Amino acid sequence: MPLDPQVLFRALLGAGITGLAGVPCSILNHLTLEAEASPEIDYIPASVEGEAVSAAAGMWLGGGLGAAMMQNSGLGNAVNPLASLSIPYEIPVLMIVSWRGEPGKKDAVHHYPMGAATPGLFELLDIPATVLREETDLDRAVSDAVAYMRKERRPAALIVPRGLFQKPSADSEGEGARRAAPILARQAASDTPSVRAFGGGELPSRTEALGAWLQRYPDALAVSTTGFMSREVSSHGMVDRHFPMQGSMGFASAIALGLERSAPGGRPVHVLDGDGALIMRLGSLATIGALAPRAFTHVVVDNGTYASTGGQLTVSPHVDFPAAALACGYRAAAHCRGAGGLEGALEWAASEAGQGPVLLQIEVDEREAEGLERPALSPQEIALAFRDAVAGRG
Ligand SMILES: Cc1ncc(C[n+]2csc(CCOP(=O)(O)OP(=O)(O)O)c2C)c(N)n1
Repeated sequence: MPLDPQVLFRALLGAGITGLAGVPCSILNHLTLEAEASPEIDYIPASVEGEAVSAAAGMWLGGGLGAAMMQNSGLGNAVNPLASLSIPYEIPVLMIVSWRGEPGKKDAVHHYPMGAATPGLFELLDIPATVLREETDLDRAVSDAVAYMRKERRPAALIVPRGLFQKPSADSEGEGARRAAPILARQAASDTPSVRAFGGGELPSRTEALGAWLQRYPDALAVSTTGFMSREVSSHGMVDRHFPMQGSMGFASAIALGLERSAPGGRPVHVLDGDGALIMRLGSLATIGALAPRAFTHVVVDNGTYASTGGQLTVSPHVDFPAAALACGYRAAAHCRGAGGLEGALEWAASEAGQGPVLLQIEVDEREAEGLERPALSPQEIALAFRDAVAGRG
């Protein structure tokens, strides 16, 4: 007999899961509906599965415990932040993954290759994965997975086969509540503000831009993007405030989103992004714009290149990041072209902060600081120190 999907949702709450980020699957529909409607869990409708994993990781950094929910078709989209963020930084994330194309079961042909590969992918990543069956004690399966995650500080997975759960009825509690309380308020097109412009003089270097940012925001919590940016950020040694992410390229803003929503006291959060990284995961602008975290400042340091891998060109000269952010629902956005405008631009960002996400693109030239090393602390030490500091235990 199919199981009641409510039991799984209650089990997640009971085990201490505080947030769920995901991309829907019909098999997991009930969970999405429950999470959208429930005041007991924070729900992030992710633009891609890797964003869900990264946001769930951010929830842990903020003191919560996140789950990432997805169809197994999207597991490939989640592998990078699992392999380069959750596992090396020892950030527990509960993966809830549906199983389309399960061998021996009838399904659409395009699901079979990933269906056959799904358990093996978890094995390859050394992530314990439990297949939920009708005879499974769901409370037990969830609490065992969460106990493992907390003890080992690693991800764990629950695999949900097709047909395991009863289909939620149209008038089920979750769906009714969802219709009554949409999580996202649509912004009227006429409300869209215009891009502010700052500038003057030569372009600053990354070091100068970062220096001006540090001076304006000496106490800010910040997540920085992979590559030279995180190397330079970590050279300042402020592990209690800065999370210099290496890996999970493009997902610094998703981590910051999960962090902002679970950090105590609504602490302001900054993202120090790169143009290449933002282009890789532009969809996060839509998620952030729609969820509108109040205290969220997204700084894009744009050198027009993938500097960290040798200076290959990005397509950033063709992309208007501030306009894209506004179109996605950011509250305010600006660009800064010239070192003379840096101070004014950062001042403006500070004055706009606190009522919704703000994006500031700072164009920089290609000069880089000499001799920057990767962070001296291990990824695990960085994650723990940052989480402790956010919780006030630093
Ligand atoms: C998923 C993924 N793809 C590619 C890379 C290799 N890589 C590391 S840093 C980087 C460049 C990042 O460019 P950008 O965000 O513009 O920052 P910059 O290096 O210019 O500071 C690339 C391509 C990676 N680490 N992860």
